[in-house]
Order: sequence, then C-alpha cells, then structure tokens
Amino acid sequence: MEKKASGPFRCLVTGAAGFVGSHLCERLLALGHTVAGVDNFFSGRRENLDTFAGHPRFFFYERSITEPGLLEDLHAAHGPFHTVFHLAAIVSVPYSVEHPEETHHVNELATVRLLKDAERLGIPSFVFAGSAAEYGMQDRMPLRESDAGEWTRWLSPYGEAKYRATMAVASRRSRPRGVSLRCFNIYGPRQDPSSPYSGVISRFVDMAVAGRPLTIFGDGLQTRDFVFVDDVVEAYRQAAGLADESGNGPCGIYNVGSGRPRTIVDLARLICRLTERPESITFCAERPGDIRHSTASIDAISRDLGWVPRIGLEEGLRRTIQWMRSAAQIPGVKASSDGNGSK
Ligand code: UD2
Repeated sequence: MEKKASGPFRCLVTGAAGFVGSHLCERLLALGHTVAGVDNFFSGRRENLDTFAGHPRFFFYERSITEPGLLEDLHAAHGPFHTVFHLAAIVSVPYSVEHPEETHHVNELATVRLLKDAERLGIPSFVFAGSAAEYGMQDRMPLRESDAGEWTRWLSPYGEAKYRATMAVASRRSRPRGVSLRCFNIYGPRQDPSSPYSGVISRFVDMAVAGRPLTIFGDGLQTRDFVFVDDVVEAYRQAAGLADESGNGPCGIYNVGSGRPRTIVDLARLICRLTERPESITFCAERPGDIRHSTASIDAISRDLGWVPRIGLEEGLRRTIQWMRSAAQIPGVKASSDGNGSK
C-alpha cells in the first residue's frame, strides 16, 4: 500500500534544471508541494524546466550554490523550507579530473556551507545526491554503504568530494536530519546522450533511434546497476520524509540501485530488440579508468524506508526510447550539451 503523502511542504531543489533535479521538481509539484529551484546551467538545461517552469508553485533562481547567502535569501522569500534537496554539482567525472580544486569547492565545500546554513535556519531535512563513485575501485559486490571509507581508492576528485560531502551530511541527526543517497547508474528521459561520458543508456538509445551501430567500450562483459529516474525521485521523496504523515524520515547513507548487475553487451542487445533494429554492435577499446563491476546492495534502503525499485529495466528502456523518439522530432531539444545526471 502506498504511504500517505504529508504536507504540503516547501522545498528547495538545487540542480533543478538537471536530469534528476527536473524530474524531482516535477514530482514534488504534482504532489502539491511548493518548490524553489536553483540552477546556474553549468550542466543543467533550460528545456528540462519546460514542463513546469510556469507552475504557480514553482520559483526559479539562476544562481550558483557557491554563492554565500543563497539559502538565507531563498528561505526568506519562499520558506520556511521543510527540505533542502541538494543535487547541484559538477557531474562530469573527466571534468573533475581536469579541475580538482573547483570540484572540491563546488561538490564538497559548497555542500558543507549549505548544511551549516540549513542548521542556522532550523531546516528539518537535508537530502544530498551522493554517488556510487564514492566507492572507488572495489572487488567485492554488491557494495554496501560501509564499503567506502578513508581507505577507499577513489578514481576521481568527483568520487572523493562526493564521499566527503556525504560524510558531512550523514552525520547530521536533526535540524537538519541528513541523508545521502548514493545513486548507481540512473537513466531515463531527459538524460543527455551527447558526450562520450554520457550515461551508456542515453548513448545506446540515441544511437539505436538514429539507426547507428551501438559502440561498446571493451568486451561488454563489464556490469552496471541501472535504476530508472522515477524510482530515484521516489527515493528522494521518502528520504525527505515526504511520504510519511509526520514529515519525518531517516538519517544516514543509502544506496539507490536495482541490486541487479547487467552486462553492457546484454544491455546493447536489449536496446536493439526494443527499438526493433537489427543487432548492430561494434566493439572498440576499453575506456581508460573504467571500473569492471558495480552493483548496489539495496538492503538498507529497503529495510529502513521500504523503498524498492518499481520500474524494471525493460519498462524503463521503453519509456526512455519513447522520449528519445519524441525529443528527436523537436528541434533543439535532443542532445547537445554536457552530460548531466547519472552517478
Ligand atoms: C561513469 C562515471 C559516473 C558518471 C557516468 C555517466 C566513474 C567512476 N563514474 O560511470 O560518475 O559520470 O560515467 O553516466 O567514472 N559504455 C560503452 N559504450 C558507450 C558508453 C559507455 O560501452 O557508448 C560503457 C562504459 O565503458 C562503461 C559502461 O558502459 O563500462 C557504463 O558507462 P557509463 O558511462 O554509463 O557509467 P559508469 O558507471 O562507467
């Protein structure tokens, strides 16, 4: 049985024009909440706001999360907030390797400052976009929340900054109660396929819809854990306590994934079948720095929040393919900016 929604509440969403942030805003508005959204369009895209930009309970600010005083300003204008959903970040792993200092400032220090501001303002709940990249290089699967620590060999400044920010958030027990969601490979409508580092599903669906061969880096036997964006949004809602009548939720760190490993070659074949294309797959050199396997243990989030993914891979792919086909019809909508979104 679906838990009864509480509220309505006022929420802040940073990264509102991103792949996941825009879905989160849309869902919160549909549930009757008021949403202040922030994005500086570093990787977010204006068209991601199209379906709700004019909503009477949505207030958008083109500002950066690195600006001191941001939370105070928005709290004064639209608060008191029940939850800060903090998704804005440098999301590109290769960019983080080239710009480690900037990544440290945006992904870690700005998060810590927002957290302190939330404490000063007495905001009840702070939910952070952690990442599976926090686990770095690992041999044992599935990954449990305790598998990342100071001993971890991070593969990028992105992974390390996300880990440090997660630890700061998850140590908060009240006002704000802190939750970090370590999301695995998120996919779905609005994920941008245009960069070589965009999520593999957005790239494969884009290639298949365009009638081009799907390009696998390496032997295709590497595995990932794919989770549909609507399931991720539901995890955010539950983590904030918005699915509970009391408005209360947990604190700590939770993996968000399917709990099921999928090989990239099986994924490619499935996408060919669902797009009704002949199986046209090419293999090329392995991507430098790629991890071999990544699977989430979702025991903790299932136990504490009752969250389980509802959308299976095939259904999620169908929805993604449908979106990619319709986006392909609208000039200027599909593709063409930095990869935002997953992990
Ligand atoms: C990387 C990043 C992650 C995020 C993600 C983009 C790390 C540790 N993590 O994760 O933070 O930026 O990329 O979604 O760097 N692949 C192909 N063909 C393609 C594209 C990808 O074979 O056209 C392979 C790729 O080599 C990898 C797998 O598919 O083995 C998954 O790739 P991904 O980029 O979707 O995700 P991932 O987990 O490597």
